[in-house]
Amino acid sequence: DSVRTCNPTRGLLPSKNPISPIPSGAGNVSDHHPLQSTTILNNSSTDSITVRRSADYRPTIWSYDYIQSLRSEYGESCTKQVIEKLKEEVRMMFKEGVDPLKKLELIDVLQRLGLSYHFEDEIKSILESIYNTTHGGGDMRKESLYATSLGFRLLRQNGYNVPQEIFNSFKDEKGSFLTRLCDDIEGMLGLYEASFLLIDGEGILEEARDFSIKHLTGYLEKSKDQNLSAMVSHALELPLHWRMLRLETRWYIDVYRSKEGMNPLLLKLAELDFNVVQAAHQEDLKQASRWWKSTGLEETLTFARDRLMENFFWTVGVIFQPNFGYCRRMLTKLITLMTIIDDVYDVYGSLEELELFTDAIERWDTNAMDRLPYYMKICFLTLHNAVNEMAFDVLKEQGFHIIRYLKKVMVDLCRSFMLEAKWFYTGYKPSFEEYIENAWISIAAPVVLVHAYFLVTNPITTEALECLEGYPDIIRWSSLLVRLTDDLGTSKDELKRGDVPKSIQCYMNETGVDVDEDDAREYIRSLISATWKKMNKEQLILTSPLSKIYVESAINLARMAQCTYQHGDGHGVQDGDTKDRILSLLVRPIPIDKDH
Ligand code: 0FV
Ligand code: MN
Ligand code: MN
Ligand code: MN
Ligand code: MN
Repeated sequence: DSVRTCNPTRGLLPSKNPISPIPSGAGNVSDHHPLQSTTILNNSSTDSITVRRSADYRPTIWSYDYIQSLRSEYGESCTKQVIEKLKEEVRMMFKEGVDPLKKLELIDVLQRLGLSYHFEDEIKSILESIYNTTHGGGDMRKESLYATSLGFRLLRQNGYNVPQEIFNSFKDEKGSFLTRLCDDIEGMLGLYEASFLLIDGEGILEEARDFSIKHLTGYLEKSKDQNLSAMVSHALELPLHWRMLRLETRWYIDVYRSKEGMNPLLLKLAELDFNVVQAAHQEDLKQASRWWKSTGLEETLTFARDRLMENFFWTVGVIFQPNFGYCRRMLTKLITLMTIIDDVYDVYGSLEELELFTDAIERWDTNAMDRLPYYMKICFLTLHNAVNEMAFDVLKEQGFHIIRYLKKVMVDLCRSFMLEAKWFYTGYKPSFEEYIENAWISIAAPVVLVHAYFLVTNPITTEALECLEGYPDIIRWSSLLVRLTDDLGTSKDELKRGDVPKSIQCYMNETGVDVDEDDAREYIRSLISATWKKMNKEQLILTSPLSKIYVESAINLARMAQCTYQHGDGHGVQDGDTKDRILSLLVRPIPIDKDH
């Protein structure tokens, strides 16, 4: 495994050469006109008629004044002193006792309460000693299913490659999981969550997943224990390993409050820390929102999504720790610009304008702006300024000149946008593979992840730069997950307004009449599971030139996508789940009883 990331394993769809030309054979051209919702404008700069689509996005529900009015009483230093004292007490808890299960449970609770980032050194040394004393997990098989599963999951999450075979001791001589385990719901739940850490070829874990899903589903049908049922149905909806960290934290704090054996000290620390982190997020958000207003893009690009709040929310999913505010602010700029430029290519721009814009990006030169229509000039220069600003900061702080890297991903993105636009205007239907080869780039996740490297890493290394240039696997898998989940959530509306066929439709086109949309969606979901296995492997490779925090951020982007598109288009449509999620994470503090 020492060759690692720069030399990607083939097998799943994305290959090394994502931009493929449009095939000349016209056999795939569809005969119906795909435009649905259109406006015809007289385009004064070219004197030709431009047919423009409309996505009919609603205006933002989060006004500038509302965002600027957010205030929290938890930004003050007196709360931080209380937190420091509570943290000391937790450090004492780590030193108490010797029972490894108790220690694992403490780590698990701290992670779920969103507190583990305060105790990284302590957690690392405990997991290391458990890994060593159980001989790579081998001796854990003497434990209960619950303990073994918990140990397995926590170790794998932290890069220790515990073998799947430790679960063999829960099987009978015929190789089936023991039926007596079925009544052990906590064990079953643990096994379920552990099984999602699987990598390619781990049949025991796949079996464990199916076995636990079956019995947990059965449990829900007959259970009378409300707390446990709530845990089980939450888990079955989306496994812990796929969930956005902060949303899970907010959910678990409420669960923990009424849990048997709850430790009031941990609860208090979790509530205070949540509110302090939220206060930091509010400050980042307010800064990013002032930038957005200053660009004036909201008024210039009225056809595009005005989603500053949602864009900021993505960055909280990628990295929530309070000291990464700079990263969140810069990524918000980038995701905002990616979202509107996506709308330029997908909805508003004429093919001729898009060619000019793509050319300007390829030249990365303000002289290329002269030929652009006004709305594109503003868009180009805002992007140019934002990207160059990040590059300037890196040059000043770390001495690396990185524009080359940032420009390259932007060019790849715009070329992939361009290819989709050409497919749309010619009515070309790509094969599934051809679509995916382009679409993992056109979702903009590679742009976000390459920039994120520079925003979370200090010191930057030349090995990592070389690795990034070839799109390491962690970027490919994470991006593919964003694409596939996005297609599940957004393609219905996209096709209505006129867009290229997305993964679901490409799969249906290719497989023919026997496959209906539900089958195609099921297939995409199976591809999502397969892609997670590939990404899990990246967490187990210890020789990566990319930092641990970076690899985690890349995984977090995929988690954020799973959450955003869980019930539809949570990015474009504001008043579904996304609004409540934003309120609970970014706006409303956890009410804290001051007398305690
Ligand atoms: C997706 O919109 C979009 F713009 C996103 C996810 C924001 C930017 C990207 C990241 C946070 C990675 P849409 O469904 O219109 O995208 P496609 O690619 O389907 O046009
Ligand atoms: Mn649901
Ligand atoms: Mn697009
Ligand atoms: Mn789009
Ligand atoms: Mn989409």
